[in-house]
Amino acid sequence: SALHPLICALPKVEQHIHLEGALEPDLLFSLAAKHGIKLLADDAAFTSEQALRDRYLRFTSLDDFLGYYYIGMSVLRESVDFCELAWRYFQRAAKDGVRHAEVFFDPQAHLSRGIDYNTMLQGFVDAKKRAEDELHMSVNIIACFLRHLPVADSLAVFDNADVQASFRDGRVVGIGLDSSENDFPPVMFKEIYDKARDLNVRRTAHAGEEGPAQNIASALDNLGCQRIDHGLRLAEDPVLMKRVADEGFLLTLCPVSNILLRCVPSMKEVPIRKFLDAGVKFSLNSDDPAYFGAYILDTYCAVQEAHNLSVKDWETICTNGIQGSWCSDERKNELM
Ligand code: ES4
Ligand code: ZN
Repeated sequence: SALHPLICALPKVEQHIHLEGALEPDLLFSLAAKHGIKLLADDAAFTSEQALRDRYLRFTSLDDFLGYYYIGMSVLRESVDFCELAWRYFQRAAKDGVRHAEVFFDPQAHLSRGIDYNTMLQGFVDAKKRAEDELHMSVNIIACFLRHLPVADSLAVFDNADVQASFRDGRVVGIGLDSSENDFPPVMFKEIYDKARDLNVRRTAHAGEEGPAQNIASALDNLGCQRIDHGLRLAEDPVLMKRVADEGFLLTLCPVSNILLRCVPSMKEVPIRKFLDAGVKFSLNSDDPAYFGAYILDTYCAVQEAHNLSVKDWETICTNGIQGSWCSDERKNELM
């Protein structure tokens, strides 16, 4: 595209990236070796980096992906492992022009393996500090709850003293809700989101990814979400779409993820133009870049190839992303 240089140079924010989803096969295998972890011997995908990458091109659903995602992250054990993972992501994101990143992690996926909350969080905080000092990025950390686990488990994690301390001192600025969407509607997590609101902790949730548009309304009404992760299926409900546009909620779209996980047939069917025309605000994000083979610049370019956006469209997308970020007004002005 003739706009490629402009797209490269855009000041980007990334707001929907699971740090565990940035675990590239090379780091996965080197950490497995370091810790003497034997990855599923009965799955041929784990025989080599190339076999694993090939398998990642054939995901059949969100749950198929999540199986690999949860096995992959089992190689993360020490603080330095979490730091290395996040630092590699920040360096790559900075190269793509990301100046502000709001990054997810899944505490329960590590707590359940006996990893201490402060062990994982310290690694991420160390990498954040380094990205801020050396790459001049700003970084916010968001803790996500896993919707496929019992709600009581999420509640116990939310109430945990170490987790509460990380909200109070701002190491973690917000909460999210991820993992399998079908069978786990947002309202199940209302109690946690009510508590988060009382503590002034920011709130988002995955909704309308593989689940219906109704989950988007529920995330707004029942959970008091301040933005929506994915929101792909908002386009199926014109009335809700008008409401989201009128009230200015931001969607953190992840089009490459949606294609790889078969939530949408191809980039052409991602309702980018529909959202732009309806005044629905959205940012473009990589979700799990190591698993979907695309970081944020790859994602922007793939969107441009399919949708042939104008300079004005790109300015709208980037401005809305910046304005929808959970940073200070002062920082937003620097990013503009
Ligand atoms: C995820 Cl693509 C996606 N959807 C839901 N939960 C997730 N966790 C990591 N990636
Ligand atoms: Zn996600």
